[in-house]
Amino acid sequence: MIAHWPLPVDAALHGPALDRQLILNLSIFASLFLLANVVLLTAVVLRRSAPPLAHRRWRYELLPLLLLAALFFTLAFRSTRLWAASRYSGAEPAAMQVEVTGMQFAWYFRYPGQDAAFGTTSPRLIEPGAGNPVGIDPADNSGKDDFVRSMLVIPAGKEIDLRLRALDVIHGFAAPSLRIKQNAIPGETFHVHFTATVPGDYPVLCTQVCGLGHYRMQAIVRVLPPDQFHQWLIAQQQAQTTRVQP
Ligand SMILES: [Cu+2]
Repeated sequence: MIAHWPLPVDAALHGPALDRQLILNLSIFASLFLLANVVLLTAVVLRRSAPPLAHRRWRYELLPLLLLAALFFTLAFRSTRLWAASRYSGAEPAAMQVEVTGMQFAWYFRYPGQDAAFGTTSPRLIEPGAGNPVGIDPADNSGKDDFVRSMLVIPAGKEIDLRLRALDVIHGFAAPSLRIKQNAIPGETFHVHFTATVPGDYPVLCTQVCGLGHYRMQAIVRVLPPDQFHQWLIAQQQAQTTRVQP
């Protein structure tokens, strides 16, 4: 992990662009911080106490202010294009759907099964002890082949469309190695899409302090090569169960 310092390993297609933007932001503001201190020290050493003349105000006050404002707008515009406009713009229709549900204090991942349609859920039907942690309605045929797992297993190289839900309080779904972070809010469903590139096991965390067990609200996202994922998927579909398995 130290080889990738200061960032975690990057296993997402959109990751390198985000990392470049982050390093750019940090470099610019570290340089400005240094420059501000040099200017401050120079002023102290020179002991120039008289305020600048009115006709110089443009050069010493307004011009730096305008340049800083332009810098902020440029960086904000670039970030918006990289993050908001690309992660939330809507996935391709062929993207693989996985529903992520956060509850105190676990993450559950539901796959729609062979029919590619999620069954309806109801809070009244939630019974983790009985193998139905997200409340799948047994009366709905679309939900009969849905299966729920406590590990997010996805193929490399395929776009994944996550739909994020929370059952009790606000949780923060964060997969640092996939450069994905989005709050899950009760009563709302948020979509966020990404493509994983490097097979491996990566941590999933909760980034909202959601209660006493917040520290242990962790999971694993396992990125598999496409053929291995296909085998895994067939095995899960054959099991035809909604019980949570590790
Ligand atoms: Cu949480």
